[in-house]
Amino acid sequence: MFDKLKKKFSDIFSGNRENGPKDSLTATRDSVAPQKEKTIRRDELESTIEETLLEADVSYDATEEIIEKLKANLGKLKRKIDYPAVEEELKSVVRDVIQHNNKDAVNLLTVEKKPFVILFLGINGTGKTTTIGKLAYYLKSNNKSVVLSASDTFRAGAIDQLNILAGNVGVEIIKHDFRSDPASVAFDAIEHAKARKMDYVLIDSAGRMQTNKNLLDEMKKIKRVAKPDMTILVLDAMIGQDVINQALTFSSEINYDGVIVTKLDTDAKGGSIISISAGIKKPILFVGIGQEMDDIIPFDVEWYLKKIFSS
Ligand SMILES: Nc1nc2c(ncn2[C@@H]2O[C@H](COP(=O)(O)OP(=O)(O)O)[C@@H](O)[C@H]2O)c(=O)[nH]1
Ligand SMILES: [Mg+2]
Repeated sequence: MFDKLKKKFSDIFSGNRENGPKDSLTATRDSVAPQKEKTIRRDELESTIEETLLEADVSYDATEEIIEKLKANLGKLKRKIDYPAVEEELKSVVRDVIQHNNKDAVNLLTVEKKPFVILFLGINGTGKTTTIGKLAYYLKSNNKSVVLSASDTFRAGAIDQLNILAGNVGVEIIKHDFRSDPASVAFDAIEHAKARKMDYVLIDSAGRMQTNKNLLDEMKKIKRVAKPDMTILVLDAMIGQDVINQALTFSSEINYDGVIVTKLDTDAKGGSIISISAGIKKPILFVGIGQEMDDIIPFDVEWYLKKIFSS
C-alpha cells in the first residue's frame, strides 16, 4: 500500500535523488557521506516535490495547493533547506489539508440517535455492498445492533450478496423482491429497527452511473423516504484521477456527508487519499484495505502519514 510514494519521499529526504541536479558544493562539503545531499535548493524543492506528488496520482489541484502552502511555510527559511526540515513541513502541510477537510467527521460509535440511519451511494463496483458488510461487522464488534436494508433491487445478485454478508456477520437484513421499490425496503428496515430499538440501519443502493437520470431520481427518493442521518459516498481508490469527477458529479445531485475510500490495499501509488480529501473537501470516514470483513478502519490522518513518510 502506497509503496511508490513512500519510496520516493524516502529517496528525496535521505538525499538519494536520482535525477535532481547535483549541487557539488553541498555534496563535497559533506565529508561523511559525500554522495548524499543534506540540503535542497529552494528552486529544486518545488519541482521535485511537485513531480513526486503528480507521479503518485495526486491531482493537479491538490498538488498545487500543497506546494503553495509548503512554500508559504518555508518562506522564512534560508536559500538551502535541510531535508528533515522540508520533510517535517511537507508532512505538516499534508496533515493540515486532510485534517481541515476531516474536521466534521462524525464518530459513528458515539452517535446518540437511535436508530442511526446511513445511506450508501456510489457507482457500480466501488465496493458499497462489501463496505456495508464490513461496517456491520465493525459496529457489531463494538456491541451495536445493526439491520441492513437490501435497497439495491436493481440486480438480482445484489440482494443475495447482501443476504450472504448479513448471515456471515450475524446481523439482520430486510429484503424485498428483485425490482421492488428500494425506498420501501429502506422504510421497512427503519420501522424494523425502531420497533426493536436497534442502533443502526445501513441502506445499500444500486450502483449506477452518475449520469443516469432515472436512477439518480430513485436515489433521491430513497433519501426523501429514509431521511438518513448520514449519507456516505463510497469511492474506489483504484479509479485514480476520475474519482474526483465522480464525487463532484454526485455532490451536484445529492448531498452527502462524507466518503469511504475502498481498495486502498491495491493503491501502490499512494496519492488517492490526498486527492480525494483536497478535491471534494469532505471527511474521509473509513478506508477499506482488503476483501475480508475486518479490512476496514476508521480513517486516521496519522495512520496515512506514517504510511507515506518514513519518519
Ligand atoms: N482489494 C479490495 N477489494 C475490495 C475492497 N472493497 C471492496 N472490494 C471488492 O470490490 C468488488 C466490488 O464490491 P461490491 O461491494 O460488490 O461493490 P458495489 O457494486 O459498489 O456494491 C468486490 O470484488 C469486492 O470484494 C477493498 O477494500 N479492497
Ligand atoms: Mg452492491
